[in-house]
Amino acid sequence: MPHPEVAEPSAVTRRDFVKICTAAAASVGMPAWAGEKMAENVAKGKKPSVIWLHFQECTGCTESLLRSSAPDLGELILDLISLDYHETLAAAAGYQFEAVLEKTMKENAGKYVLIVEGSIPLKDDGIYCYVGGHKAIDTVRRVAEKAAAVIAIGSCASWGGIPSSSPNPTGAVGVAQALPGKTVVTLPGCPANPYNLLGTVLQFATFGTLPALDDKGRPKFAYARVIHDDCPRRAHFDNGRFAQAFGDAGHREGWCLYKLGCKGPQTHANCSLLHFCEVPGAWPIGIGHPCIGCTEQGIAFTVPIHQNMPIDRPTAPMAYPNVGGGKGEVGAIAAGLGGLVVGAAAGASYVASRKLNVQVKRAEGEEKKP
Ligand code: FSX
Ligand code: SF4
Ligand code: F3S
Repeated sequence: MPHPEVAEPSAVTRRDFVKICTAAAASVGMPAWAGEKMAENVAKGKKPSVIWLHFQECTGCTESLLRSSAPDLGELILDLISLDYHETLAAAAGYQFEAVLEKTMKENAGKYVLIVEGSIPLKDDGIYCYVGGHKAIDTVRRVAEKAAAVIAIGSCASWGGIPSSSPNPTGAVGVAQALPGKTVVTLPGCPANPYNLLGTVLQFATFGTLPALDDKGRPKFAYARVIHDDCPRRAHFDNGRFAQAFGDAGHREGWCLYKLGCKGPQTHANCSLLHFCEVPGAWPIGIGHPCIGCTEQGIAFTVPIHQNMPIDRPTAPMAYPNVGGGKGEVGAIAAGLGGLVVGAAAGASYVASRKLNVQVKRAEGEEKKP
């Protein structure tokens, strides 16, 4: 995305921009000084070229990135990268736009980042998804070949997502399965939490490296813990206070949603700490719906939404939220949201960033007291 000589968001000063970068870095577990370095790189125009491909999906991942509020997370990401090819956002179309893909690949061979949104059908020789006259599988292989990094955004691109639901008529798979032997960063979630793209892109744009990944290609800074570990309703779970039906007294009080089918105990993700659209409470449990396990293969779109799952790995919560303060503290949007408020510059609270730092250290086996 072209940007004026002063490569900072137009509405903010350089100082503000450094502050935003620093908060954003902290929110995804990077050291605070990384913010300064990021801002420097952006000012020098050192922005990685990004090619963003769409296949079988709903475009919700792009939408959730663009639907962030001020200060604009989407804008921050777009300031850190040069988004040279994105089929949803492009003004151009047809042959003219296809030429942009070729030009970007040629000029940035070996250096560009490929972001894939959507699954890739393999059944019947991949005939179920064509873009610009080319099969998805051919395009993803061709573009990935000269990419410096490949990122699969959303559950569809990570492991097949909705298109791969039984009976998976098109043989939909995730990017890693389509590109055996290639390192693929997976950011599951339906849609993916934009912060997890931000964290991955920040690290790549600043240091040229990828974050530490788990055995499913998920960045540990985001997917090391399950929702239940840091859920603001956790104290209700621990004390046996459960909503039994939507709209009952317990549900209105913001009690635990386990008996309504919550998959938070089995679901690895960080949306309990970093909510969507930079709006405190904007995440499933925050608005009173059980987690459906949208990041987890074998749970989302497989186990019925309201079916209970056994809890096999009980862990202590990171911190007990303040749920004893009386009914008046329960917010209108997020009944039972507890103490954690995510917001502020770049949408990340200090509390959330500290928790995520601990989360990363835990994941790396060097746990320290917060
Ligand atoms: Fe999939 Fe993202 Fe769900 Fe949709 O594209 S992860 S269907 S929110 O948009 O890929
Ligand atoms: Fe755990 Fe879900 Fe209850 Fe939160 S609402 S405490 S994630 S079971
Ligand atoms: Fe998805 Fe569950 Fe978070 S449904 S958005 S992982 S609360």
